[in-house]
Amino acid sequence: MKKTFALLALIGILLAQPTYAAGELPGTLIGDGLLHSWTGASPHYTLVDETPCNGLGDYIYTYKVGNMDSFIVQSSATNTIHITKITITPCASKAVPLGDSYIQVGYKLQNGWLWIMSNPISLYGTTPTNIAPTSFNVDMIKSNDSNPIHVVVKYVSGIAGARVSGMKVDLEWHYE
Ligand SMILES: [Ca+2]
Repeated sequence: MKKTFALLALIGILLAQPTYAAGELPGTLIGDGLLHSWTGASPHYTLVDETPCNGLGDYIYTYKVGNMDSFIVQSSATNTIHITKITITPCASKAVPLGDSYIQVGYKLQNGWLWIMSNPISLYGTTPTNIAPTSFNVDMIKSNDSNPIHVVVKYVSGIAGARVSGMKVDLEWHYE
């Protein structure tokens, strides 16, 4: 009898859970992060934040393997939200025609300095275009942008350098 009651209580609790309003929204780049080793007029985020990507209009670039540039992302959600997926679409190319080049994109875990990175993304041509969207399944709570999302791009290997003209960030989320 006691067990039945407990079970009914549990069902009651489960039924009382609020229905989540889920959605997708664009993340807006609002500032440079602490990693800042690519070349470009400061602040760098203004060179990679336009929609749609403006190609050679303005961009950051590097020839040095290992260089990373990070950016601060703000969502347009005003309440506390639970983010479940971050998709980053770089608008990128090589800096010179000859040779291979690879970048990685990634995001920073909240409350730490661990970066979660994509697989290497091969670059082509010398005019940045949208390539290789990478989605990360995440488990982040964000409240009124007090703990913003950081995304990063890294020149990971190659000899042809890299140009990045855009870092499009899309979020999947639900209210807490
Ligand atoms: Ca640009």
